[in-house]
Amino acid sequence: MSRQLIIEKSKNSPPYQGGARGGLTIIAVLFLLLSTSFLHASSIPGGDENTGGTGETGGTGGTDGGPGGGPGDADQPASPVAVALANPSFDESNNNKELPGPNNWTPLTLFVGDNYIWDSEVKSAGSHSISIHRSRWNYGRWSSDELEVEGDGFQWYTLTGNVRAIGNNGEVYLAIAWFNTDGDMINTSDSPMLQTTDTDWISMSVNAMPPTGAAKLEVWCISNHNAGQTWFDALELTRTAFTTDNTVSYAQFLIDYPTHLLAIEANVMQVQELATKAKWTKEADFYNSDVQLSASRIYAEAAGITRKDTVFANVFSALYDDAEERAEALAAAKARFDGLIDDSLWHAVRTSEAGGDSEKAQEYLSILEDRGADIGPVGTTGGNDGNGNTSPPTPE
Ligand SMILES: [Ca+2]
Repeated sequence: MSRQLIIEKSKNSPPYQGGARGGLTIIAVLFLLLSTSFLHASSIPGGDENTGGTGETGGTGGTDGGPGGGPGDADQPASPVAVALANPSFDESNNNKELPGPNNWTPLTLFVGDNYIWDSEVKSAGSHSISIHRSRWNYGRWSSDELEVEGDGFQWYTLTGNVRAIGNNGEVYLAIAWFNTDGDMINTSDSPMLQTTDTDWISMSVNAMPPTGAAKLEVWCISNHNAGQTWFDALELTRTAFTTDNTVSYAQFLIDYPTHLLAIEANVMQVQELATKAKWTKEADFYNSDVQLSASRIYAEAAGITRKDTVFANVFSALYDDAEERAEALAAAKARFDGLIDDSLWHAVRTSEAGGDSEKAQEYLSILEDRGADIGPVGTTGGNDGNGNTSPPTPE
């Protein structure tokens, strides 16, 4: 029995219609705004100009210029250039009569019923979106065709896209996956995870540099362990080059371009890159204590990254004249960073426990308590606790 891989939905009503064809409604989720509005104020293509909602949350909407337009650096880098991501709005067909779907995009799993949908009803731009449905016990993702990693110096890739969800209880996010010359995955650079159950189209993004040894990349639209349905549309990938005579790293970017807007992203990505590496380590074998302990050490390393308060202060002082606005935006940016540290510590606690080292777990827990973190989600079982902390998937 071979069930159709990709169902092109054009006749049936989608399960979630609310306001798709009118102006887009963007839910002003703070963490999303912080990750997107820094660099992409009002960035939803075709969206209503008034849907940004950045004002209420102290986001930086209105600061113009994108990654290349940072404040104050004498040595300004080039502006972002588009990376030729094929079929980024999923509107182009693969012209495959048996398995119709978007050209240049591949679902993770074949023959899984209606889990992967090429949707002509729910979309934010053009004629189609892609969707992942019912991945509760699985990983779920669409992958782009492979692209070459290009350029020397600091190469900041910015991936932005629109995401919509109903019944989300898993891990929904965008990622750039990096591969070495042998085609082995080195790591992924992950956007923040969607933290709402249901949402109309919202913009998500991630800014990242290729890890050492990266030769190829793929863009991934991800919905893991999710009983609900998620849509993706209108992706955009850009690259911004900065020269350096030094070895490329996030830490070095902070030294070379300390007043650029992306310096804050560099500080954030120092944590995120390690946390993502730890996540992949953890997921390689949930039931192997050595693997879990190894993951816990990487999470702890992530949590040990220092927030560069001078960088934060300098970047925001160049962005805001108004002291109150500046303080608000600064506090929000710091909270975003601190949230990542707390998350990493949480995972360090859990993976230490999973690895049988309760002493370490207690040590990380104490650090969390000292930080004044909300010690709420400990011991929650299953599903999404709001931080993408899903339990190990239960085998079917
Ligand atoms: Ca589209």
